[in-house]
Amino acid sequence: MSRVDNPVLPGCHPDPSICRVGEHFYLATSSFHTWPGIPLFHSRDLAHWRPIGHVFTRPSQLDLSGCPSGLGLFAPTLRHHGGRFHLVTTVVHQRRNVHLWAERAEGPWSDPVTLDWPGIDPSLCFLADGRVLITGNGGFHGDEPKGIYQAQIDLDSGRLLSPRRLIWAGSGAKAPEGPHLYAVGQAWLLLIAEGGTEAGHMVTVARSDHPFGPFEPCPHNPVLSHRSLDHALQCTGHADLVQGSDGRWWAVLLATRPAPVPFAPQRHHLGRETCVLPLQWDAKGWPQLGLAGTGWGRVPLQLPAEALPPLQPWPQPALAASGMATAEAPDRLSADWSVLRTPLQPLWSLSQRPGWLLLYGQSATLDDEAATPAFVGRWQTQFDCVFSARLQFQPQADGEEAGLVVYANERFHHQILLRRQATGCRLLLRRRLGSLWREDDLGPAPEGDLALRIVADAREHRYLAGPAGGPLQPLGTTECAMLSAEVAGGFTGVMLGLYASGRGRPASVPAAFTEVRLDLQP
Ligand code: 6LW
Repeated sequence: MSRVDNPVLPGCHPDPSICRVGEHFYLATSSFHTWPGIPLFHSRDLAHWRPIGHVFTRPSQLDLSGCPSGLGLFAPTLRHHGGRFHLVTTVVHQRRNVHLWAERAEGPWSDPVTLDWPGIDPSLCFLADGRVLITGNGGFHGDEPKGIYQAQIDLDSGRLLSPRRLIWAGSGAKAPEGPHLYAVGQAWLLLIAEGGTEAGHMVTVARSDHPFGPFEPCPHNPVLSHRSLDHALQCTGHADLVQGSDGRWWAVLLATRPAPVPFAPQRHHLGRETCVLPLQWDAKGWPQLGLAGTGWGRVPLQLPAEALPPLQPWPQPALAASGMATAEAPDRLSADWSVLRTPLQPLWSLSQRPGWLLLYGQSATLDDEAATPAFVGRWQTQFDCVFSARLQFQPQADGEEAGLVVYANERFHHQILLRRQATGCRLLLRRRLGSLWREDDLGPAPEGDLALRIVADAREHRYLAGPAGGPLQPLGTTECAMLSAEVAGGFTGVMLGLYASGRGRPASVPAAFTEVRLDLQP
């Protein structure tokens, strides 16, 4: 009997929102300060998800320049109605909520309309009579009582058509947020997250005969939480529900996987990841999330295949020689890759030198707050993996550098670098942990192309380098825990990436990378 492992979308994919069109499921997650913004995924079985693009792809839609790390785009809600995909989300550092639409999930998506709606975590519910309700969190900015608010809204103008009302303050835990409203038979279910997105996270529900309330809380809230459990999945919460064409219901939600390091405090560096689980309704119409017989309100680490729609894995697209694009579109970064904030000038090219990604070192470095250095990265999705690349880089000016990076934010990151110095081109291992940093000079860089490799397990990242095609020398190790959200702060996980910089001025030559690979250990 085949089984499906949670998380189904590993790595930093928090606050999942899901909708169904026919037999196809679509899902969106938060993307914070990374660009493009709000990634979209497509599945036919809720287990296998393929990236299909992003909602924000044009600076004319949104400019995240200067956005502090961990802010930016929070908690989208994705719905399909009237032949269109609709998405609302929060641009949290600009304190505004926006709505966008598209004929196809793959896009192109519209320009955003700013909504006359404060707070975070907006959600939409389309009523049969054509009215649209917006629901969201209030009090995030301390400007009103905390709780879940609702109003009728005109999406074209963004204006409210009814007063904003507090419809439920939650079950009493902190941070009522992430609301969604669903029609379930003749009733209306209001589902929210409470407890904060850390270990106290939970899913709670309330119900009404009308979409406007009044809402009666479930007598046995939370309907899901892993708080105080000894479970490999923690921080479970921020759910969204979807009903299949066969009438069955499922939930997607976020969870973290603390690194399984014995006798160490729970710390996670893979971010908040998307999990899936079935749900059913009890005799009184309240949701029971999880697998029957294993205890309701628990996210299973593994699901039997029959708990989901028939499994339909996606074929893995062939990669271009660079490893950064598909063979079908070798000039375009594949959807797995992101940069930091909206680049207002080209940072890279996959077309200038076929088979290579040219990275144009900026004056900014990875240490510069809220900057957009020449960095292209992807979320680390498993504890055990190998990130590697071939680098061709002949810097002409002292200080110019390029290499591979393990990145949490501008204050917590590590790199293996080739840097030009007065004594020639050197191999460096550079560590940055808050106010502490250290550079180990590991000797002259080998002549010719350089092979760089980062080997990760639950405890460490190990760094190796050597002449391309030749033996690799170990350069050192760093601790994953020091890049965990509990230490580095922020909402996101660790990215593995390529980096180049002129360190105070644009680099004289691009850094050329090829054979970029992220191999996940079985
Ligand atoms: C999101 C809030 C949350 O807006 O974290 O997990 C915030 N819950 O609902 C950002 O991910």
